[in-house]
Amino acid sequence: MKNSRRQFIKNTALTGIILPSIIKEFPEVKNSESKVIQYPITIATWNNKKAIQAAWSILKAEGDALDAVQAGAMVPEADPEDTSVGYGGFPDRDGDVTLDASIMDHKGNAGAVMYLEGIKHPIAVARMVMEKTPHVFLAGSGAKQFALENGFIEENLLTEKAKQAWENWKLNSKYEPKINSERHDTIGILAQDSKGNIAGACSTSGLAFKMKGRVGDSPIIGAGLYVDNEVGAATATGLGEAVVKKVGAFSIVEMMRTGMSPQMACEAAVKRLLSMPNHKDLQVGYIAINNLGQYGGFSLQPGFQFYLIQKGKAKLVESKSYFKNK
Ligand code: SD4
Repeated sequence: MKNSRRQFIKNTALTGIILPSIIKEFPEVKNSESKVIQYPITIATWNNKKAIQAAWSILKAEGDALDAVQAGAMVPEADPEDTSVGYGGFPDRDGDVTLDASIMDHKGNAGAVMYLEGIKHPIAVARMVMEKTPHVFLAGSGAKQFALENGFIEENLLTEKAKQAWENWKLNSKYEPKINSERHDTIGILAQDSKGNIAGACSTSGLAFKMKGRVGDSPIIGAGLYVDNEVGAATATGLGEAVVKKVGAFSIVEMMRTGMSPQMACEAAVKRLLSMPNHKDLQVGYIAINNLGQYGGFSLQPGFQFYLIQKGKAKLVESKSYFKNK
C-alpha cells in the first residue's frame, strides 16, 4: 500500500501531473499548464535592478548561471547606499557589521559564510568555500581567516550613514531587533542559463542592530536558499528566524517537485508561516523558479517586490501577499 502510494507520487512528479489535493487548493492551475521553456532567466528579491542587469549581461553572453548570480549579488554588496547587504549594511547592536551569504550551483554544490566581518564580498568567499574546501559553512573568525588567506582584503564596512543610524538607534536602544515589514534589501538571486543550468545566491548584513553573534536564514542552505537542478530553486527575504524554522527555500523546491508551479509553491510556503503565533508582525518574501524557467513570488505582508529579466524582458513585480493591508 505504502509502496504504491510512493510510486504514485513518483510517477506524478515525473510526468508533471498535478496532484488532486493541489488542484483543490489552487483551482486555477490545470494539468495543461504551459511547458514552454522560459529561460534564460534571472530573478532577485526586491528592486535589485542593477544586480539583475549584471547577472543578465552574463546570461546574455551564454555564461553560467553560477557566475551570473555571483555577479548579481556583488552589486548590492559593494553599494554603500544598500543598508541590508555588504558594505554600508547596518551593524549589530554593538556597532559591528557582520555578514551572511550562501551560494549553490547546478550540481548541488553549496558554500556559505556567516558572521563574517571586514570582507566586502561575502558571496565571493562563500563560492570559494564551495569550490576550494570540503566544507559548506565557515563562520566568524575562521571565515575571515580563510578569506584573507585567499586574497581578500580587510576593509571597514561601517559607512558614516550606517554609523549614524546605529547612533540614533542607541538613543532608545531596545535590544529587540524588529523586522521592517516594508522594505529591506537582502538579495536572494536565482538564475537559469541558456544550457538550462540553475544556480542561486543570497547575501545580507542581516537584521539591523541584531544581537551579537546572530545568524539569519540567508547562509543556511535549505532555509534562505536552495537549488536542485532537476526541479528549480528558491530564495527568501524577511525575518530569518521564521524562514529557518520552516526551512523555507527547501520546502518550496520540494513542493515544486510534486508538480506545483513556482507561484503555487511560494504561496503554500508563505501559508505555512500562519502557524506561528507572531505571524501578523513579521514579514517573509519568497521567490522561486522551476526548471522550465517559470517564476513565482509571494509574501506574507504587502510591500514585497522582485525584479527579473526573462528572455531579455525586464520586469519589476509588486508581489502578491497573504495579508492585503498593512
Ligand atoms: C535575515 N533574511 O538575516 C535576513 C534579513 C532580510 O532583507 O531578508 N533582510 O534574517
